[in-house]
Amino acid sequence: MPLTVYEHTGFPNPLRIRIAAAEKGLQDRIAYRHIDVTKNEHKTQEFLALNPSGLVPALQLEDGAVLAECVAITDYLDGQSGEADLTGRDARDRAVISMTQKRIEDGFLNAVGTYFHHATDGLGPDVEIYQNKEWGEKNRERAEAFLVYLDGLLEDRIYMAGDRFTVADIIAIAGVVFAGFAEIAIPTNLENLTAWRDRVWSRPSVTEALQAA
Ligand SMILES: N[C@@H](CCC(=O)N[C@@H](CS)C(=O)NCC(=O)O)C(=O)O
Repeated sequence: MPLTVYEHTGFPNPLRIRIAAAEKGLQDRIAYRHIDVTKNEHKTQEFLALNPSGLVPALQLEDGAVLAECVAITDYLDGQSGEADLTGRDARDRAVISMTQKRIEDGFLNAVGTYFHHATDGLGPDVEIYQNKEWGEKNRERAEAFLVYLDGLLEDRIYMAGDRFTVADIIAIAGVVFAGFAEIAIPTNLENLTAWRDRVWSRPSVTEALQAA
């Protein structure tokens, strides 16, 4: 049995797994199964038995055990080959990467998600059963302010957590893709962030993951 990733192909969080898997050269070990979130396939009894959170992605290991949450899944994948470059080579490195990833998750990816699900049509009425437009709009403001913060962060470094590509970049990529989908653009005056986007978008792992979408 290969590693199996349950995903809605092209959605921001599953994208994180595809990028990490490609960075680690693990694509040949992984089978992908599409779970159509727009049709609520992530809320079926069958899928909830795999991931009770009812969210994609989920990773089923060779022995049948299931991992959910991108942070945990990317951690696992990073341990499967070579050095743990994506998540951290030692305690200090891991701490810096994990701090940066967490900040980007809260301040950007989740803020964009909250805007999308609350202040736009989101995934449609069957999925968006509760919406709070004002809270959604507030989160658009938070996401836009965070872009300015990220531009400042990149003043003295070329990647989000320092001098190499890590999960902090991967989550920021997912955030930028989601933001694009929700029609939140990176302002052109944010030159550091624009240069970072051009840099990471040219990586084969990112190209491959985006092409699968
Ligand atoms: N914290 C979770 C977030 C996963 C998540 O929100 N996935 C989205 C797709 S990008 C989803 O399943 N949405 C369906 C829903 O909210 O009902 C992770 O890191 O895996």
